[in-house]
Amino acid sequence: MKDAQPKAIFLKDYQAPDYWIDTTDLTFDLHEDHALVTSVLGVRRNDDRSDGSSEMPNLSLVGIDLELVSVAVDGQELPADTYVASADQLILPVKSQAFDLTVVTRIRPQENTSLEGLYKSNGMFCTQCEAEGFRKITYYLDRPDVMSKFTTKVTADKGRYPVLLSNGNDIVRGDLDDNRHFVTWEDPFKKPSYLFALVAGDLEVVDDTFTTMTGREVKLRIFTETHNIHKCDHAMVSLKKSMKWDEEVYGREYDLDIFMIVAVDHFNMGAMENKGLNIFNSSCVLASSDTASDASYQRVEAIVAHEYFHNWSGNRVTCRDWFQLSLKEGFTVFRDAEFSADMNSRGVKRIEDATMMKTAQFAEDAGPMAHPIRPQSFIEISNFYTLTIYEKGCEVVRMIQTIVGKDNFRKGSDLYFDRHDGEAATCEDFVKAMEDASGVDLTQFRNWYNQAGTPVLNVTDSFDQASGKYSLTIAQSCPATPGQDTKLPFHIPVAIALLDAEGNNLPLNSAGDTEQVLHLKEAEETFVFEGLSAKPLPSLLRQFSAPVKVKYDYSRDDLVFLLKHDSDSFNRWDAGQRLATEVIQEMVSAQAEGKSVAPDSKLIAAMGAVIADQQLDMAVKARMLVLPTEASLSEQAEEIQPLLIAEARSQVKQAIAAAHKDALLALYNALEQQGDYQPVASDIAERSLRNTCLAYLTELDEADMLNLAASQYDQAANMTDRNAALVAAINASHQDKAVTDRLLGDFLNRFKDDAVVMDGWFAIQASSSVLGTLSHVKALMEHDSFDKTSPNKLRSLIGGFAAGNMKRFHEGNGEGYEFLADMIIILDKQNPQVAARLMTPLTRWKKYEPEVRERMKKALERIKAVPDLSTDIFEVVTKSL
Ligand code: B3K
Ligand code: ZN
Repeated sequence: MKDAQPKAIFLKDYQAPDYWIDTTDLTFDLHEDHALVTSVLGVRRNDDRSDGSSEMPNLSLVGIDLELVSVAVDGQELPADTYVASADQLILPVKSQAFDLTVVTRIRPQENTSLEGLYKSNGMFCTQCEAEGFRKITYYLDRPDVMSKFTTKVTADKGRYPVLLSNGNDIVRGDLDDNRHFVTWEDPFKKPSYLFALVAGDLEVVDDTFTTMTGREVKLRIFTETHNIHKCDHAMVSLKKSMKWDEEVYGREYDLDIFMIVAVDHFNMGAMENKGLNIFNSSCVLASSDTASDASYQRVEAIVAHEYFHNWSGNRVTCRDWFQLSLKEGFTVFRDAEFSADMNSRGVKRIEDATMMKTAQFAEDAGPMAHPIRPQSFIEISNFYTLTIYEKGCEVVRMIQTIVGKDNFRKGSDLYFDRHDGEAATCEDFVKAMEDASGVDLTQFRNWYNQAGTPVLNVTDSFDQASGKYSLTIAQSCPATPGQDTKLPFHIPVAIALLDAEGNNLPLNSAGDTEQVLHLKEAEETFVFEGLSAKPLPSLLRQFSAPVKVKYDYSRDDLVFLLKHDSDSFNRWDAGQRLATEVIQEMVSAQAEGKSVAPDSKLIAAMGAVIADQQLDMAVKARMLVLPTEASLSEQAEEIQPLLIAEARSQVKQAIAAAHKDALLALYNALEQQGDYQPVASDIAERSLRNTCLAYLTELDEADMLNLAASQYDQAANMTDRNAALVAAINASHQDKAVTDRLLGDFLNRFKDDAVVMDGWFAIQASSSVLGTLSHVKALMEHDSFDKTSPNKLRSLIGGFAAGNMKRFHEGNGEGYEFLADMIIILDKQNPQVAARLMTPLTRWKKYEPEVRERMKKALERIKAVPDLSTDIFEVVTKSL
């Protein structure tokens, strides 16, 4: 906070800019203690904003922490008393409709710890400009509706920085005096400043090509530091698959002659879709079988695809303003989710995405930062790169596809790209294109863009034996969220089936369809099905057809039945989760009253049946065996009792392990893999099921089981098995310090030079309920391999503890919260975006049991009292309290 308190900005106040910047010519002179940035802007009056008079408004450009060197208009340097300049603003009077503005600024990338704008990571220069980082490079109209043609000349020392990259095509390169050199890049496509990128470093490259659907050859280049160059193959294969998929499924062809990816160790998020020059967090691009687990392989594939898909959904058609963020993010997540489903197991992908929604997104939607997928206001846009914008945004796009149908959805997307190519568009433009292409009225559907909160469906049913009519009544409601006390009904697509007593799907209409999408539009509606001979069991919200909660009074027997018979693999999984949640909740309630209840034998038996089921897809089976996470149980609790939840969940796991030890061991042994590691769906499924068995077996307090994990660790031929073994050993019920110390030491020894793998080493310990005590976490912060400037390390250790270790974070008298508050206060000065993310667990304080709540609140109040908070922390802390 510089002068006054940060202020919110509102969507309703949007106005087009007074000026356009048609061309942006940048020259970067990179030096060891500073960089000189010369920007020549072709500025033009926006006629639409003109009232016809010759008076023109001042040109007001934004900056952050800039040192102005000079300003010139049409080549004439301006005297300092003719403009207003500060570190964060440059205001000039304007005399002509169009002119060239030359601004020279000096910046200090070496001192930039926020990792926004131009900064250094491991000796290389790199940028991150979304959302508002470009203003840390030069004064600009740093807003996405100002689209400009960029030319970028980068000059630097040739020895230290042999590779000089920016967006587009390299058009000239050459040597300069003093062992310096330059490369000039030209991007033929207009783009907003947030898509600008620059990289300068000593990098190796892996080259490949892709021939597009019209026969153009595109050069593909992945750059990394030398020691990582052997880990790029998977990203390259993923890139080519993505390019092909986008041509086949969306008809989208790549448009430049070159596509580059650069891996960077210090990065605030996963990756960034800069035009033609994607910059990636190393952890989201590098993979080799001995250093990356199956989950990492899949993550790399998904993120490479996501960033590539942005070339159309985000870059060719961009966002008018940041309130429209979900226009590019929700749609692009939908595109990458479908890509991943096509490349791997569709069933598992749906379970994973729904899990994320039902735990973390629902919690966000019920917390103090809840916002619609198109927010109406914000203080700091960096706080709005949320699960709501991304994941709920994706679910909203998915619902549009469900409502208009797949063919119409493709027509709608073609129309959207065609209509808005080269433009900065709005969510409304997207919905309108879908509506125009399909002829389906989406008026009511638009409420999803305006209203926050997770709708709840209360479902009741009745059956009339005499007429054979079955009635399903669905009432929808949506809880109040900040600034929105009451909600209008949503248009909700509810996919359902009805099961008979044998578990078969009944025909729902004369056409014999066994699945139907009900379009719920009213606050309450009844849907009637005829011709039934007995009361069926409903399978509701199949494939998680809408991001809502369903309440229906299933008995535990019903859930066991669905778990066994539902033809929708998602709902089979969901039935198991419901059953386990109910059982654990029952145990928590009993323990809260000082009683103890054993885990319901129905759940134990049902899990046994899953273990024994030979027909089940192995990947889905592995998922079904995983109990609802502590986060999921917390989200569904009325009031969170963190230690009781952790304890009850652990008791259920132990009970399942004890009851089915032989079957788990047999399955574990049967799934031993031979042959080379391959990150393909069938092998991934086997490994995942085998490692799930191991996780159960180590719940048994038996030395043999700890040894089983240790020997898997020792024999592991890939990171998936090594990692799973280490996690199992560290969290085993039977502990032996000599064994865990040996494994942790061995892991450290093998991988100490690999920053990405070491992230995992910290995270495994921080999130372990056995090992990850506060004092252990504090000790790890001082470890040689820890890097306090690395967002990945901070997230692994501090995030792993605060967000991933319910038992240890909440134990004691609030020491965990005080530690987190201390860290946030320090990090806010260094990197506000990372600090704000790490604060999330504290923001949910109101949902906890009274004593816990008060302690969490105290920690938040201490943060709030710190002077000069960043806008990031200011917004989160004030909204939370
Ligand atoms: N668009 C970027 C996210 C930028 C976050 C800025 N704080 C990555 C992505 O969603 O593809
Ligand atoms: Zn994105």
